[in-house]
Order: sequence, then C-alpha cells, then structure tokens
Amino acid sequence: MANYSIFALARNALQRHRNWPQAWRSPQPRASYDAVIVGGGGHGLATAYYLAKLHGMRNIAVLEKGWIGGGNTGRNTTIVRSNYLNPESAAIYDHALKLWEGLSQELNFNVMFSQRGVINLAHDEGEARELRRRIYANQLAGVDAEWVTPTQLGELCPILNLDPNMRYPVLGGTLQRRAGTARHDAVAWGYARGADRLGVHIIENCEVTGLIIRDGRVEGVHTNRGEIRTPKIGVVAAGHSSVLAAMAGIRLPLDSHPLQALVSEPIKPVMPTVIMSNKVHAYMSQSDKGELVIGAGIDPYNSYAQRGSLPVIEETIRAVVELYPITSRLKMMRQWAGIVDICPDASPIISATPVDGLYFNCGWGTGGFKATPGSGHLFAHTLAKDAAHAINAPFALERFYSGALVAEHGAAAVAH
Ligand code: FAD
Ligand code: PYC
Repeated sequence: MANYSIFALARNALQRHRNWPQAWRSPQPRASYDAVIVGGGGHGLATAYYLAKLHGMRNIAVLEKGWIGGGNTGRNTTIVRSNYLNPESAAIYDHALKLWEGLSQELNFNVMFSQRGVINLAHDEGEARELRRRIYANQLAGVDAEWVTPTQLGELCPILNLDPNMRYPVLGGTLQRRAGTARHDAVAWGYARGADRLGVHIIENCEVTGLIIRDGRVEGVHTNRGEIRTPKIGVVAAGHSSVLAAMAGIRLPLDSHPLQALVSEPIKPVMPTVIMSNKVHAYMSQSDKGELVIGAGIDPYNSYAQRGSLPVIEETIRAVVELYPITSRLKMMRQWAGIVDICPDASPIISATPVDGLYFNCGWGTGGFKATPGSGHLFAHTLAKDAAHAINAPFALERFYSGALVAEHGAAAVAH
C-alpha cells in the first residue's frame, strides 16, 4: 500500500497527478483466451478475479463496451442485505454478504463496506405480517433479522416521520444489522486491480457485437476491436443480457426497464442507517460525502435509455418528503437511471445454456449490487467446472421449464 500513503498523495498532488501508477493495465486484445467474460461491471470483474485466484485460469479477458463500472455497478444506491424470503435466496445473498465482510482485506482495497443496518418499514397490518414472516424465514435460514418498533425506529433514525396520523403511519419494521452499504465504484476498481494483478486482461471500449458458434459450441466473439477466439464465454451484461442472448438465438425470460436514483446536496449526518419503504415507496441512505442517496421504482416501460421518466422520481420525492419532512427544502443535485433485467420471479439466472461453452449470469434486476462478490464467486465455479455450485443450482434456466421458481418480488423491495 506504500503508493497510497499520505506522502504518496502529497507527492502526486505536487506532480499534478501525472505519475500515479495505473491500477490496471490497458492491454491489446489477444487473438484467443481460455475464457472471455462479457461485461466489466462488478459481477464480471469479480467472476474474472475468482476464476484467476481460485481456479487458476489466468489467460482470460473481461470485455467491456464502455468503461468498467459504468453500467449498473456505478449507478446503484449501494444497499447490501440478505433478508430474502426463500431459503435458496437467503443462501445466495448471505453467501455474498459473508464475502462482503472480508472484501476490503481480500482485495487490499477499501470498498467502504459499512454495516449500518437496513430497515424495511411496515405501513399496514398486511405488510407487517408479511415482513414478520420474512423475519422467521430468515432466522430459520441463519440470516440475522429482527422486528423493530416505532419507538426503536425513532432512536435508529430520528428524522423518520412517526406521526400516527400520517397517510401511511409507520407500524414498525425489520432490521438486518449486518446489512448496510458499500462504495460501488470501489468494488469495480478493487476487483479490476485484483484481477489485473493475477494476469487477467481487462479490455475497455471493446463491445461484443456477435458470438461465433459452430455445431452448437462457442468458438469466440466478434468485437469492435476484432475477432477473439475462446471455448468459454460468460455473459454478465446486466441490462443488455437479452441483446447478447439474441446473438446466440436464445430468448431469455427477462424484461429490461430503467431504474432511477438521485442524490441531494450534501448535508451534515442525519441518516445513520438505510431505510426502505415498499408502500410509500422510497429507499434512502446517506453517503459519506453527506448526500442523501434516494432510489425510485422502475419505469413501467421497456427501454435501454439510461435516463428514466419524471413522474417516477416526482412520486419518489413525494414519498421522501412524507417520510422525512426535513428534506422538503433540500436541493437535488443529480438524477440518473440504469437498465435492469427482471425475471418473472425476481430472482437471478446463473446458468449454462443450450449452446456448449456459453453461460449467462443475469436477471439480478433491481437488487444485484449486494450479490456482487457472491455472484462472481459462484459464476467462476460454474464456468471453471462446467457445473453449478450447490448455492446457484436453483437459479439455472431449468427452473422456467420445471416451474421451480424462486418468487422474490416482495423481498426485492423495489416496485416492479
Ligand atoms: P453492470 O455493472 O451493468 O455491468 C454490465 C456491463 O456489461 C456494463 O458495464 C455494460 O457496459 C457491459 N456490456 C453490456 N453489453 C455489452 C457488450 N455487448 N459488450 C461488452 N460489454 C457489454 N442493487 C442492490 O443490491 N442494491 C441497491 O441499492 C441497488 N440499487 C440500484 C439502483 C439503481 C438506480 C439501479 C439502476 C440498480 C440498482 N441495483 C441495486 C441493481 C444493481 O445495480 C445491479 O443488479 C448490479 O449492479 C448488476 O451488476 P453487473 O456487474 O451485473 O452489471
Ligand atoms: O435490492 O436492496 C435492494 C435495493 C435497494 C435499492 C434498489 N435495490
């Protein structure tokens, strides 16, 4: 870490930042690799890192059409939790949460994982019953979860509106104390640097424009930087998974929608935890810079424009002012959207496909940031061994034929 000491910071500032060492290289693509990962978001980079670190696959490349982390990884509201309903989901998200707990040490890169707790509010009896059911399910699955009363909520977050006469009064909520937030860019950068040091080629501005398939087997990819041969392709392209699947003649059970977020001007610390409300509908936390980080529901239409529509954020702001009246005079600084791929059961797909050597990791919808380390770890296993890990086996494409869906719309906690 010597390069990142206070002296190095001062030296680099005086040298006008001209001599910072590159955190990862910018290699020219080779003619062939043992495996190619399509998509340089957190999931793709984590997959490459674990392929190299745990499975000895070093002749591999991550192909990213833009810059790493410029997709949903750099656009999300950074909430990390594992309080899902079904045991299969609790297992996969808690696998990730355990990896989050050691990630800064693993990567020797501060991903600013902050276990400040995540609260899901109940605003009516039905919601309270459903949330309590989730607490019991979580506890049975070994995931920490507890009920908090309005009085406790007031202590955990003094700016929360607990007026019993509000439109949807707060009746209580669930709290997962091990949950929290992480710095999204740092996750991409940390995995990129780690993978690069293990020999992985991270190739930005390299768009996959076609898949080379012969006799039911992958043989490579066409890109805007030429053809690259490979016997194994892992597609981790979040909002664009259906586009990549179509290149192989595969139709995935996914819908692509914009999901929006916005941040306020920075203010003093007022929000020590993360709070999500399904019914009034907004989720909010405070970044270390002091901005309130606010998330919306999805736009109802399909789109690839990373913009989003005004009515959705207008409703979100209404909800935020209702839940936290002190925000009424805050200025909003930035708004954006990312494209999320949503499965009919709101659970992800980590799966082989009918094409030999072609694998997909997608469908994380509005909630895949929290899964980043676990998803990469399990997808690397699946790619290296040509077989699912026990934890991701329930998330194969097979479930859409067998009917063994893993319904998680409630726990997704974002309206869709
Ligand atoms: P991405 O980071 O999107 O990476 C995919 C990459 O593939 C992109 O960089 C893209 O450029 C690249 N790509 C696409 N097509 C090609 C191609 N043809 N060739 C080469 N590269 C290609 N999840 C949570 O858990 N908690 C949250 O609080 C949360 N909040 C969210 C808020 C918003 C506004 C949004 C949009 C999402 C949110 N999510 C959240 C969801 C989460 O961001 C995603 O599920 C997760 O980041 C997906 O990671 P990824 O690495 O798969 O995708
Ligand atoms: O999955 O926890 C989540 C989430 C929060 C905001 C968007 N997704």
